Amino acid sequence: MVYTKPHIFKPLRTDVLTVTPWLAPIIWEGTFNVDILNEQFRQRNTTVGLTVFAIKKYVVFLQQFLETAETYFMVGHRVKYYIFTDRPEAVPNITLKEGREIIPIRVQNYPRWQEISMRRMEMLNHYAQQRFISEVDFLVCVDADMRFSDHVGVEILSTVFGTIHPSFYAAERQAFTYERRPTSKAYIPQDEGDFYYIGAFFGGTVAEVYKLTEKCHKDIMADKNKSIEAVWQEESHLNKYFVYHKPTKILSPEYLWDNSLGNPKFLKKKRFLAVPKNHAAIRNKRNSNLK
Ligand code: 48C
Repeated sequence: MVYTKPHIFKPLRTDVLTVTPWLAPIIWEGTFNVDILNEQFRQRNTTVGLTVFAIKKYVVFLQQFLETAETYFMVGHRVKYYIFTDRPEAVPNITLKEGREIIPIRVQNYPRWQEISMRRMEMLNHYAQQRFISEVDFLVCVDADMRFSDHVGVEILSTVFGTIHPSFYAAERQAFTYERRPTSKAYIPQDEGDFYYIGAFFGGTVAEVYKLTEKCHKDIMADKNKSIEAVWQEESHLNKYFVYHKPTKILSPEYLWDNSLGNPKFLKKKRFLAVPKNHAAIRNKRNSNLK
């Protein structure tokens, strides 16, 4: 394989932080050679599980989610799409490339969208141990109301990774919307924390995701027993986890963006985009005429 030699005095990006104080790489366009990485992961015949929850109205997002994943997500590698849904019959049957499979998993729904969102930790934890451990090497856990719009590949894979929230990439820690009530298990003191991670995109090895989801689920239930719900549900618990179990790799906002946030210069790629939705129509199924 022919590729340009790395130069000790020529950093690949000088406009953004590319490594954390605990030596976790932060993934930006221009900082990695995808051909070298693909070769490394193909040599290990890596299989990646992509988990997504599409409960109640969120099944409407699956067609575009899956079609764009086929175009951009882990192309050339083995992928299992695990679709957690209360409507397995609503999972679209799209043509997949070789080595890729759609696996609907029937799960119950809950009345509140907050509960649906939080219960993901419980369900991911259960299936990590029941099924994923024997089927895939890595898990990538994402929201459903999203579409892939550029390359998302093996450069994201690591023992345990999180994604910088696109609304807080330049914020001071005091501005992070961490849970600040000491009574919650998700509590983070004002002078702690590194980044604000988004709950919509995390992952790692199955074993690490098992540990992460177990801790988050336990803490969510402990809060529930004290009639408290963290300010941003499981995202608050994920952030707490990542303060004390720091990610081994961090995805830049390239990996989760919302076009309502504009086009800042440092953003060379928008790889995974929020799909605008009518919250009321989707979350509370109040009106059925979904746009
Ligand atoms: O699948 C559903 N159905 C619901 O009624 C509410 C949430 N969800 C899942 O939770 C979807 O996977 C959503 O993406 C996720 C919560 N995230 C959101 O609603 C926006 N991305 C913030």
